[in-house]
Amino acid sequence: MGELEQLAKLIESGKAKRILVLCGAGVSTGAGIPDFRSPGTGLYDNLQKYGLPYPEAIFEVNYYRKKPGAFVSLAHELWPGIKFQPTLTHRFLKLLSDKGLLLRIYSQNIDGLEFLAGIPDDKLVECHGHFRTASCIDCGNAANAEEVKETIVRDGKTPTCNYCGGNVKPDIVFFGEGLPDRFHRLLKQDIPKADLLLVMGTSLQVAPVSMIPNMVRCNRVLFNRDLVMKIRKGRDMFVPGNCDANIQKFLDILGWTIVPTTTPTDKTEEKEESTDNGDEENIEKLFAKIEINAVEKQGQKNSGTSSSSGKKDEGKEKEKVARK
Ligand code: CNA
Repeated sequence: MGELEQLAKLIESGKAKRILVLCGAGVSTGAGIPDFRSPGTGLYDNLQKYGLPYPEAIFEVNYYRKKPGAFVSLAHELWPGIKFQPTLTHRFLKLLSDKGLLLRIYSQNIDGLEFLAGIPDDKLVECHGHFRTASCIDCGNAANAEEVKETIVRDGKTPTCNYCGGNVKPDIVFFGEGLPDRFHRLLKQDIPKADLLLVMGTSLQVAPVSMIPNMVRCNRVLFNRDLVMKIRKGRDMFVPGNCDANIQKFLDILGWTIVPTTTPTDKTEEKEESTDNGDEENIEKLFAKIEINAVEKQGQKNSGTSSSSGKKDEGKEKEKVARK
């Protein structure tokens, strides 16, 4: 019996009915959003050539204070509900929830696609934050989320604080910032309850989320292109390759079907996006925009930063420890 058949048996027999899911950027690459680390296509292989001192700088508060343009361009491109839609894997997770089999999803993604897929709030922990709220990086005051969205999505500008004038950012967890309290609180409850862990589309490089597979006592199944965790014989399974393709096979084995749903989108945004040639814009243009911003800002401040592999590695090290 293959891995997917064994997994289906666990579910059909009722042995797996409180399923915990840990997912990352790999569940969204099918939507057209690059992950961080896939060689060639990942953001890390592409952002570094656009004037950032090292790729992770785009998610650093101090860098955002000085040079917000790169993150603003990324946020403009990624803003949930405008261009990218949930993948089959997201819709499968929604189906797990509908069937009462989902204990919780811990997503490292900031693209909001789980939310857009209709996964209920109480079943979802967006470990690294989301775009639905925003606050000032200096005084911490909450900003009006709609205004922030307009400033970034419509105007392509950096939102600033009405109280202190500091830069405002959507509540995405940057390196060095703490994860939401809810993450720690719910994880404590969920770890002893979980009877199956699905690890999907993550390189397990970012702590503390990367520690979840070692916390659980239940069976674990890895849906990923790469073998990123130790597979314990007789207890874990590895389903290698594209997660959407494997989820489709899994759905066929289970005899489950996914009814296409209309994704909630803001019609005003769609209109604005289309007048801005948004449909034509591809990820290459995102990088080009980042380049323009980075070059403009660099020209203004002439910071003299350059990309070097040493700095890149230093940044990666930072990432492993930064999100706590
Ligand atoms: P990562 O480090 O880029 O790893 C992604 C993993 O998924 C790799 O092991 C890939 O081989 C694998 N992968 C890529 N595509 C597929 C696919 N179609 N099917 C199966 N496996 C695939 O990303 P992580 O999520 O592990 O790193 C955590 C970071 C990434 C978080 O801080 C996120 O905020 C950040 N991130 C988020 C997004 C997003 O929101 N969509 C995009 C890029 C980065």
